[in-house]
Amino acid sequence: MHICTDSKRLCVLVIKSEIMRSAGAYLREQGFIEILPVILSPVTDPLHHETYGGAIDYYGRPYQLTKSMILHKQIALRTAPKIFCFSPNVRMEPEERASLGRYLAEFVQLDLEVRDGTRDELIEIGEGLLLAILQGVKERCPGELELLKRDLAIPKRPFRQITYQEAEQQFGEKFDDALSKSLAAPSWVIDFPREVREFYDREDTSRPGTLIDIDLIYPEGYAEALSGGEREHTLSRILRRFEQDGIDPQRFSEYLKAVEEGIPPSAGFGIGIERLTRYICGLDHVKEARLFAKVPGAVGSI
Ligand code: ASN
Repeated sequence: MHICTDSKRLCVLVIKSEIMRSAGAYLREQGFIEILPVILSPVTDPLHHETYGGAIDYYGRPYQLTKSMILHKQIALRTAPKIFCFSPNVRMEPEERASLGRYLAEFVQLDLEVRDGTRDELIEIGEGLLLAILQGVKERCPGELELLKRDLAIPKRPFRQITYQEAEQQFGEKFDDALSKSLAAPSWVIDFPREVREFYDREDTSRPGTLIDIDLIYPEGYAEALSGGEREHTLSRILRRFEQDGIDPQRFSEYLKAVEEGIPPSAGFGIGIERLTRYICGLDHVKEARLFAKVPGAVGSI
């Protein structure tokens, strides 16, 4: 029998476990309830960037492996007003992304959604959540942080906010990395243009073409932490976005049926657990942040 004597790997696992504990505790205190993840469904997040396949034969019908739980989160809010979930996502990213250090083909995001929520509320929740996690890790895992030689700073609230347009002007088109390297503390990017995001992020009717959404960017080059926003929830607006994005509504018929029956207005976000672990532990590659990591293109990993 082989026993793991890799103390660095164990430290990372202990910290990740504390991240999940403190996140769950914080969200429960805020009135959220935890729901179980959906892994298989006829519909999943279409995403804005390219990923391969991910369908399985389900009694003769192609069912998708979850890319994100966004569509189910919206529908779940009919039952409960504030939900969260540790949601396994499968996204077969192009192989070239492997070397970027922040992509895994299978990862977990802490996904949450709030009925009648606003972007300002999301920003409050996101900042509170991150601080609760950082404080939890500092208090409960000091020995692990020391072994990893990670000196964790607790950022001050409110975090800085920058618009997508400002970020693009300062750092160029794909600005995540350059922006992140310039930061000493996490910062929000707000107001993404419609063309760069998915159909479910709500367009600001007073500023057509601009979404009421957010990303949180980690400092020190660790790049994107979370993304989310206020949501489209009416059939006519969703169908309009499908048309603008060239999405065939037939692919989403089960989701559209639920929208037609009525889903509540909401706001939410998802934060990647492995990326958060990478940032907190100061790891070079996100593959070090979990066991059984699947780096894009690395076939044969179990
Ligand atoms: N979880 C994200 C959200 O709530 C969506 C995603 O991961 N693509 O907006």
